[in-house]
Formats: sequence, structure tokens, C-alpha cells
Amino acid sequence: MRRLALSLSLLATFAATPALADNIPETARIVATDKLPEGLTFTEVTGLDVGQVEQVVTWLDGDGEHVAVFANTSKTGVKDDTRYDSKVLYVTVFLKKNGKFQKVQNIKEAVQPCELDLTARFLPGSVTVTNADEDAQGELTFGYVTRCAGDVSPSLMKVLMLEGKQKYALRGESRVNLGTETVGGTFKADFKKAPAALLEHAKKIWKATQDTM
Ligand SMILES: [Ca+2]
Repeated sequence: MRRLALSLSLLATFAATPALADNIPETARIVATDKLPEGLTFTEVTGLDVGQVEQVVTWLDGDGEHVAVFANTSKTGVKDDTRYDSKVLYVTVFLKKNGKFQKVQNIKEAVQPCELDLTARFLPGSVTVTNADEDAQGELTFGYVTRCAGDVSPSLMKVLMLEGKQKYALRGESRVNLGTETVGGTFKADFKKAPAALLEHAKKIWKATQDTM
């Protein structure tokens, strides 16, 4: 009987810890979809009652089950015969507990009404879930570019890393090959007191995705 009680308490311990630190990345799922996860509304994701879902990323760590929704909103207007485009990117991270979603943090990046060529998009291949510092919290990393211009020039680029309530960032410009020279590609790191391994991962993602307008 005593042995059974011990087994049950061990089971309870494992149930309360959804994932061990060393397998957080293996629990990650990155799914391209235009559907909101069941139980979420656009109001919770974009702050509006509309939006376009692009992908949903989930992972388990010491805090529980995370659900990150990548979405955008866009609109077009005309003023004085000129067409203006606007687009906003959103990444909203939730903890899902007992079927309910608690917002952990959200990222919003807007390109203001633009009468030239508008760019606002997540960078393919930039989305990763890691646990570079081997604690109990996973890190969600993603990059995106924004731009309103009519020429060939770098975009504003960011690679963000979210861990729990923390947000770390590389901010700079994408790199563009003009034929005779390459411009852009520089960034500044805002990683506060994050462990060096986190900054290293973000730099790796930057280097892998920076060649875009
Ligand atoms: Ca971590």
C-alpha cells in the first residue's frame, strides 16, 4: 500500500511538471494555419474583432502549455485620390490552463498609412522554440521586417525573443544586395541581463534571415 502511495505521488509530480527543461524544444509545434485556436477570439489576439491568423506555435515548459498566435490586420484607404495601406503584425502568447487562455505578453508592430510599397511580414525560418539557457522556460524567437518605401533599400528588421514575461530584441536593418554593394544588416542588441546563450541564438537567427528587403 505504501509503495502504491509513493507511485501515485510520483505520478502527481510528473503531472504538475509538463516538460523537463531539457526537452522543451521537442514539445514545440509550429503550424501554418489561418484558424484561431479553439477558445480564442480575435479580440484577445489583436485587440480588435478582426484579424488574419498566419501560424500558431505551441510548446510545453515549466510554466505550462504555451500558445503563441501570429496574426495581422491590414486595411486600405483613399485620401485626396491617393491610396494608403496599413498593416499591423501581432504575436500574442498565452498560457493555456484548464482550457482557459491567460495572456503572457503580446507584440504589436504597425506600419502607419503608407502611400508607397508597404512591407510588414514575419521572416520565414525565423520562428524557433529553444531553451538556450537550460532553465525551466522556453524561448520563442521570431523575426520580421517592416517598410514603407518606393526604392530598393533595407527594411527595418527585428528579431525578438520572448521568455516568460521577458522580451529581448535585436533591432536594425535587413541586408540588401544592390549589385555593386551590400547595404544594411546591422543591429543593436537589447538583451538586458539575459544569459549569453539567448543572445547567441538570436544573432544566429538574424544572420540566417537578414537577406531580404
Ligand atoms: Ca530558457
